[in-house]
Amino acid sequence: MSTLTIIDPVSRIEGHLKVEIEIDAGVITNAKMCGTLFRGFEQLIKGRAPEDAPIITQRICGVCPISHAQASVMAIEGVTQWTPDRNARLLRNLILGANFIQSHILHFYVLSAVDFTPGPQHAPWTPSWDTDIRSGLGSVMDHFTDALTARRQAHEMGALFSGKMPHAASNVPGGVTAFVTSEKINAFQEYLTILNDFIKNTYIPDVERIGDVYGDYLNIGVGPENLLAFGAFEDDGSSRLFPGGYLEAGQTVASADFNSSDITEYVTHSWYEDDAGRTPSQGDTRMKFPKDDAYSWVKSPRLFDKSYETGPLARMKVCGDYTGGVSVLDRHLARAYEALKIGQAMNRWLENLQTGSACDPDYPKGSGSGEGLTEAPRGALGHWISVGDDGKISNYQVVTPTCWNASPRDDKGIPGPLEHALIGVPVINEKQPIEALRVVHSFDPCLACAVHVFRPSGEQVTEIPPGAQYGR
Ligand code: NFE
Ligand code: MG
Repeated sequence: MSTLTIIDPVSRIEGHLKVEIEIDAGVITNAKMCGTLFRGFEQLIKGRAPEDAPIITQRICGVCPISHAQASVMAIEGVTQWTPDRNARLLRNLILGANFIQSHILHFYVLSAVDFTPGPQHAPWTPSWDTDIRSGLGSVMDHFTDALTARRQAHEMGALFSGKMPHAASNVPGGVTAFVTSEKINAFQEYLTILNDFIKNTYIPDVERIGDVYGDYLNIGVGPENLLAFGAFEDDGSSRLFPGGYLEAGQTVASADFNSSDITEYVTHSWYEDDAGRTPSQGDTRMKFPKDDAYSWVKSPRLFDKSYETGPLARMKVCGDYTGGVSVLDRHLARAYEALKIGQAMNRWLENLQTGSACDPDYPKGSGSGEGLTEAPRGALGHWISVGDDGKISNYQVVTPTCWNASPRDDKGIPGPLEHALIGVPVINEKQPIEALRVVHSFDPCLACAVHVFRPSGEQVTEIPPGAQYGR
């Protein structure tokens, strides 16, 4: 007899997520990811000037705003197929890199580490679950305040060229409005050296220490094993630090042979009108609630009608740097190694940066459509814009990484990557399903930015009371 356990809300993520798991004989046999927020950004942006889009879409999220700015300016510039000069590209890379580094450090120390090791024995880390917390990781939480400092430093570093953080003021269609001086380059370099040292000598060893004690998590939480990256961090010409591509289960060499018309968003199990799957450039966001068989405000994006995991692990496997598996631990390890790869590339970009301005306010504008495919800390991010003859936005669609990872079932009933990864996970204590949280947190989900919060009613089940999982 299976029992239903609901974790609502899942804490130590961004935004509001409910997870429903069925457990039978100590194993998760079914899982549903329910995004319990409605996000109306795609609607409220219609009718506005394209230049408003990077400003507004950054407010989707305080953790990955630079990626939204980047996707948005790429989409707008793509309407007239205009590309910025090298200095603007380097500045965008440096601001985006700073945002990735702060996000990855935040995710590990603030959102994930206490899944594995006790936090300080006071609020907000207590009360906490005590199931399957193993010893031997002593120093990890000793680095908690150092991690907060490092995260602040990453924000301060990015703000040297973005104007402020978290929401950048300088990344606009036409380039980056920051005026580069040698003083700013030197200040950026000082921060970067400190952060690369922290990533190399503290963050990576701490993640590897978790691997030493929780080696079984190299086999737990395996997703669909289809991995997708849009690619990001353009340098010269076609070279990017992370190429775009996809890998399917069993493949070791990624294919770049896809484009956004191969993506379809399904809403069969989401609270939206129109059950036909649509490609994002033709996408549509009209609420429908209640709706039979729907259980999430998240849509179900699919590539080639298959479910794909996206994120640091996908990027690191697509570019060939990471050759391990697709588990909870692999996600944490790939994220930490990726932070160093980005930090080291930032040294090169900074060296090549020229002083002066990097913005062309006279970049060509026009009507038509454009897309911005890039990467956010949590994975592949796409913005699609249509601009009418009046110069105003007639349609705008956003597909975030968490839409891929935390998607509900699609029209064929194929579970989203996180749902897939939860099925088969062993659970020691149904009242404290720490194993499920470890799987969920390894994807670093973000369900941000609602216009209203909604809580569905359902039949009585085991419910984890809010507060009980603050610590883990
Ligand atoms: Ni709100 Fe984000 C990232 C984007 S979420 S954190 O990374 O886009 O999927
Ligand atoms: Mg969307």
